[in-house]
Amino acid sequence: MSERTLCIIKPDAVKKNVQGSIIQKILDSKFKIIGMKMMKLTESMGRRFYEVHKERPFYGELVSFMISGPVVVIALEKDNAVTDYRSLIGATDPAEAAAGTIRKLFANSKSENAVHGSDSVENGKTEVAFFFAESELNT
Ligand code: 3AN
Repeated sequence: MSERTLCIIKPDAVKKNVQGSIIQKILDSKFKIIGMKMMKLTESMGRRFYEVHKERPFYGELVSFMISGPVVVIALEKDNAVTDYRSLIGATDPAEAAAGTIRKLFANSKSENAVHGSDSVENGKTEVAFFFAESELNT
């Protein structure tokens, strides 16, 4: 079934100028890009987006990293988008990510890990809606 998932190319990857390589890997894996924008998250957006992690010890560090520079936010659509995209990006920690995955290729560490990916079908929908009005999406 067609699902939505949200990719964020994080500040570390934008700084390294690997946005194009990451987007190419996503397209090669047959995802449809239905929305894309480059932006700098405000602190309030960062805190709200990662609210589910607010009790975790790395919450403050995560939010400050995500607002430290521009990001590219991409709404994706595909059958099984959530699971397929998570396979494409690899494990949270690049040291544990499989060969050829985006995080293995481009991430620096567990916190500076190149890309975000939604972790469930429900969150895929919510996270796409966090950044895009329905009228901005090209489905
Ligand atoms: P994923 O992004 O693979 O779904 P989560 O949901 O466990 O991983 O964590 C959300 C984000 O929090 C990660 N993308 C990563 O940037 C950051 N993070 C996770 N674990 C740590 C950690 N131990 N130290 C620092 N940052 C972390």
